[in-house]
Amino acid sequence: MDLESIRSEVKRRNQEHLFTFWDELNAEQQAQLLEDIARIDLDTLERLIPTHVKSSPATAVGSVPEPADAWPARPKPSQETKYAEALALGQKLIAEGKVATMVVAGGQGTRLGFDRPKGEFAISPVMNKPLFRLFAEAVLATGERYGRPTPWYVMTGPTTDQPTREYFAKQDYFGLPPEDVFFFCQGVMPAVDHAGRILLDQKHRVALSPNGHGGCLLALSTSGALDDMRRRGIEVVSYFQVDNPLASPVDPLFMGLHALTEAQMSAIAVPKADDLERVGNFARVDGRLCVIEYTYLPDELAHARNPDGSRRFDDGSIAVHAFSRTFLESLTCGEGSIALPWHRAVKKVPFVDIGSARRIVPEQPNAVKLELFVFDALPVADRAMLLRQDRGECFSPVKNAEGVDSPATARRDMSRRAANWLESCGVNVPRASDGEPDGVFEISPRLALDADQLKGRLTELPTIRAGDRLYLG
Ligand code: UD2
Repeated sequence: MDLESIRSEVKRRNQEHLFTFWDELNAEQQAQLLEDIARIDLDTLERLIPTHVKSSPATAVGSVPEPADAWPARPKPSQETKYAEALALGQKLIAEGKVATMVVAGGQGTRLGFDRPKGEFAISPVMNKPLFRLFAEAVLATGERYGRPTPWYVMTGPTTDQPTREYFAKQDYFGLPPEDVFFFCQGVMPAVDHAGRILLDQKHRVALSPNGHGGCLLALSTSGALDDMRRRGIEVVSYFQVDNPLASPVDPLFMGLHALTEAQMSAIAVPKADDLERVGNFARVDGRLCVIEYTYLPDELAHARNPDGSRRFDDGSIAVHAFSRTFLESLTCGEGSIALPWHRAVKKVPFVDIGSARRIVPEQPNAVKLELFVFDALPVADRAMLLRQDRGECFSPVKNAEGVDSPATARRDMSRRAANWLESCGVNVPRASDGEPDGVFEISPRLALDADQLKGRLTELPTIRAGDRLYLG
C-alpha cells in the first residue's frame, strides 16, 4: 500500500494521530513507522475496541465448571495394558518421524528482569546451562534414542526473534541439524489507551507487544511452519513453554496417549501447590475440557473441597500440550484469522503524549494489551485428553527473579529430580534431616531423558558424599 492509502486507512479507523509527528521524522523513521503500522491487524483491533477496551468482556465462567477427567500419573492395574500400548505407540510415532516439538519463546520475560531472550537464561544447577541448551540437548537425545531427528519449531517474538536466531547460530545449533530447527515469529498487537487509541512508543514507533502465546496458532500458519510440518509428514506436535526447565520436549507416553485416544489436543496437569497458585485450572465446562486461567477462577471454586477434604479443582496447567497437525490446520484454515477469544490486560505502557510531544512513563496502568491464550483451543477440540503427571518430574517454571517460581526454586527442583532418578537406579543419595538431597545434582539430557533411561546408562553407581556437586553428562 502507498503512503496515502495507509494514511486514509488509519484515518478511517480513527487512528490518524499515529501520523502526528510524520513531518519531523527522517526517511528511515518514516519507513519504520509504516512498517509498524503494517503489522497491525486493524480489522481485529477495531472489532475488539468496544468489547475489550472500552468495556471488559465477560470473564465469568459460563456454566458451572466440573473437575476434569484425567488419565492418572500411574496407571491403575486395569489401565496398565493401555499405558504400555500408548508408550509403544508414542515411541513408534517418534521413531517414524511423525512427531515435532514446538517451544514458545516470544514473551518478554519482564518479571524475571532479564533483558535477553528468556531461553538464554542460565538455569541448570551445576553446569549453568541455559534453557535453550537444555531443551536442545533433550531434542538431540530424543533423536538419538529413537533413531530419527525430531524437528523443533521455535516461536520467537518481535524482540526475541533476531537475538534468538543469532544465539542458536553462535552455539552451532547445540549440535542439532540446522535444517531441523525452524524459527517463526509471532504476531503483535498494539497497546491502546482506554479510548481505543493506539499508543506511540516513540514518535516513529508504535507500542507493539506480542499477541500472546496463542499467537503461535496463527503464526504457525502464516510463517509456513504448518506447511513444513505437512511436508515432513508430522502428525503430532508437542508444545511447551520456554520458562519450564523440567518440561520434556517430547514425552513418548503423552504423545502415545494423545494418539491412542484420537485426541485433537491434549494437555498435562499437575497437582496445584496451593488453592490460588498462578496456573490455569483444568475443568470441564459444557462437557468440554478447558483451562480456566487463575485470574478468572472464582475464589469459591479455587477453595472448594471434595468430601474427603482434597482440593476440588486441583489439576493445574503446566502449559504442555499435544496437537494433531490436522487440528492445528483446522484452527486457522489458512485464512490468517483465528476464532479464539481475546484477553485483555491493563498495563503500564510508556507512550508519547500527542499534545505535548513528550514521552511519558506512567505510574498507573494506562493501556490495554490484547492477547490470545493457546489453551483456549482445548474446548474447540471435539476430542481432548488430559494426563496427570508428578509435579516434581515436569514442572518448575522460572517466572520471577526471586521467591516462588524463580531461578532458585527451578535449580532446587532440577537437583531434586536428578536425586530421585539416581535413587531409583540404586544410588545412595545423602539427604539432610528435612529430607532434601544433601548436595547439588544435574543429569544431562544427553545421558538420560528419564529415570528408566538412566538405569540403562549408569554402568557403575557413583558414590556420593554429603554436599557434593555432581554432574552426570
Ligand atoms: C502461564 C499460563 C498459566 C500456567 C503457567 C504455567 C497464561 C495466560 N497463563 O502463566 O495458566 O499454565 O503459564 O507456567 O498462559 N509467551 C510467548 N508469547 C507471548 C506471551 C507468552 O511466547 O505473547 C511465552 C513466554 O515466553 C513463556 C510462556 O509463554 O514461555 C508463558 O507466558 P507467561 O509468562 O506470560 O504466562 P504466565 O506466567 O502468566
